[in-house]
Amino acid sequence: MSVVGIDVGYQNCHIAVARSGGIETIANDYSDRCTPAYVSLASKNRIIGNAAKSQIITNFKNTVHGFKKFHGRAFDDPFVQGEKPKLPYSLHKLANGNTGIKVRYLDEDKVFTVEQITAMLLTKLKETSEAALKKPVVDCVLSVPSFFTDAERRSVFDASQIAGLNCLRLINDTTAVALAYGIYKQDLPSAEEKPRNVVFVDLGHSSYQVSITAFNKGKLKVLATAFDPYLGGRNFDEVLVDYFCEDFKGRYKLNVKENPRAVLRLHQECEKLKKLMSANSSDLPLNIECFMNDIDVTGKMNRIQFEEFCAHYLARLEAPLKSVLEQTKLSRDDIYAVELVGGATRTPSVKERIIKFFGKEISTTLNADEAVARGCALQCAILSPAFKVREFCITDVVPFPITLRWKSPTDDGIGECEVFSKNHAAPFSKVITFHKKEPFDLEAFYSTPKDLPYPDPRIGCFSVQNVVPQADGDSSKVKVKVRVNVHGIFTVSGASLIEKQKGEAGEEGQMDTEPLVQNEGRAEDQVRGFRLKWFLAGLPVQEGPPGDKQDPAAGGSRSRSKVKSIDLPIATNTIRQVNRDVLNDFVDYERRMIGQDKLEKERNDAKNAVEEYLYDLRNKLCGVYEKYITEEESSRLSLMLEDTENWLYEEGEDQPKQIYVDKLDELKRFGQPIEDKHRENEDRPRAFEELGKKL
Ligand code: ATP
Ligand code: K
Ligand code: MG
Repeated sequence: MSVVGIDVGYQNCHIAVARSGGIETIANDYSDRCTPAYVSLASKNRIIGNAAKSQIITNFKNTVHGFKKFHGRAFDDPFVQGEKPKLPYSLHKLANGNTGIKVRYLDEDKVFTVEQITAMLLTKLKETSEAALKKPVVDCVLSVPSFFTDAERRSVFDASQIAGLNCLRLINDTTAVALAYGIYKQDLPSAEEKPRNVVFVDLGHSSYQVSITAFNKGKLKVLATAFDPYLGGRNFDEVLVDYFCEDFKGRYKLNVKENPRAVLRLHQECEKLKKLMSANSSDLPLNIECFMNDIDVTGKMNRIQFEEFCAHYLARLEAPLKSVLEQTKLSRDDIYAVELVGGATRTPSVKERIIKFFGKEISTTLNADEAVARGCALQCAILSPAFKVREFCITDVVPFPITLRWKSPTDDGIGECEVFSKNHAAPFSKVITFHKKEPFDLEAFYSTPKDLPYPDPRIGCFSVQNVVPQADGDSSKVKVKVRVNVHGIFTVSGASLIEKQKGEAGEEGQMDTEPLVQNEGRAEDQVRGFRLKWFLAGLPVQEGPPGDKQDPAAGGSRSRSKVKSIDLPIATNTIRQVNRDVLNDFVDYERRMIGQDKLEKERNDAKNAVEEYLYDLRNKLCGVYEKYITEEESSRLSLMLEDTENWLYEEGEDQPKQIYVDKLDELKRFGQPIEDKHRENEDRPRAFEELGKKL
């Protein structure tokens, strides 16, 4: 069983794994601990991560990046429409209204869903993990922004399935960071003591997240989260890009925005400049050779200017900080520490603003780039029965209140009930009791659309089926279990009909407009058949046997006193979610693409082997092999090598693998005898030497 945590960033992904030495982040095939979230489609394969990013300028139409925010979004979504003109690749409206990505792949026009694109990235990250751990990786924990709504979370989860991963938990970025912060702390206050409150701030490339988390020994409880989902390092890059576009229009008469390649190059240079300005306050140059129309451009900028241009973005840092204090009613003095993570917190003015707000120094005890991934891996280790890790309980919050609505014969025909309030503990289950004579629908939606960083407040419709009246014609008592699960996703996870027993007094007069909502007493969830316990409110919890899936609400035929209950099927229809049959097709297709990439890699390796052998042999012919062949032989062989080299650059440029294998064999037929002679000659004196030593 693998223990892997992945920070799936908008720009950068990091992987942490558990090895015998503990949790560590791992490097990819480019010896880089960071894998860029770039996926490039080509005529024979896919190129993912560092390699995709480094060829974006030459293959921009087919290099997909900045797609994290398209999860669970309609094509007509205002955010998607706003991004569209800025992207060098094309978006496409899918039949179900979702956002599709149009590229050329295997010399055909193809439209991929965002789940498929993220799955490609996850496939790469999975392979990187497998290479590091030297075993197959399936189980993992992935990070998502704390403000992701159900549609976005389900979309990321589906992507993990397409990539063949078993995502044990989608964990919020700031919660993963809190875990990475807390689990090793030896000096946390005991359970009876006042908790230690820590503020976590993550300013990434695309978003800004803040949480306040309370720590006691062995547990953390998120108290509140706040965010600006559209504030991050990319905004700072855009400010610079816009400035230089105007600057170049004036000084060089260039219309940069018309040229996607130039825009991409300018973006890269501006990001570099931005990072330099974090370390340096003097004037810094920006030079790009052959930028457009063969013109070299130069420009300059300094930190003071940059901060002026970014003032409206920097001003947005404060609101979420204020919000978490207000939500928790904590004062600045109640805050033990403020921890910063995310690449964009390296911007000096960002740090300054946060310091100023809290009136205290900030801690950077965590690795700004790796903390999320480390937290994910720690969560994975906690969930893995195969790995021993300190007990640590994590309670997160519901970021947006959730309401259920149903048809009701009274109350203007609509019944409604808020089942999860803002900052309610999660994961958490509740049982709601209805009195019904027929099947009914429960519509779930977010109660406060205006606070939602997503245009659609609907979550989905859950139909409770097979409901029938009691034998005497009365309404049946129907218990419905709702929960926010371990991924932060709302579900109606079970329903059961409670049969009235003979002699039992009917609950007459009880209308079905006022459902009874009961907390389960604790937040709990089940992952892979074993029951996780979330110790809440100090309630004693018994450990159920592995595989214990008994459910108090939909507990099959479990009989409590005289009550007999019958499980009811639930039909779930959640918004923007990929149909399950389609998902299975995507799983198959991803496997085929992996196969295709493997074939292409083998073909390239075979070609490279020819090239390598050729150069090696050529070098040796005028070196160590010289004394074993005649001049005539040597020049004949050289000629042959030259022919092969020419062939490699012309008709041999793009051949099936077998052709290269045959070519290598052919070369070896000539090269091998010389090499054998050489080895024999080398070995003979050495053998003598060794014999000499022995004597
Ligand atoms: P998100 O969290 O929004 O999904 P991400 O996790 O990919 O995005 P990070 O890797 O945390 O984002 O941060 C990347 C951002 O940090 C980029 O905008 C990058 O330019 C910026 N950044 C990195 N180093 C510096 C620096 N030294 N100074 C300023 N900005 C920096
Ligand atoms: K990241
Ligand atoms: Mg991030």
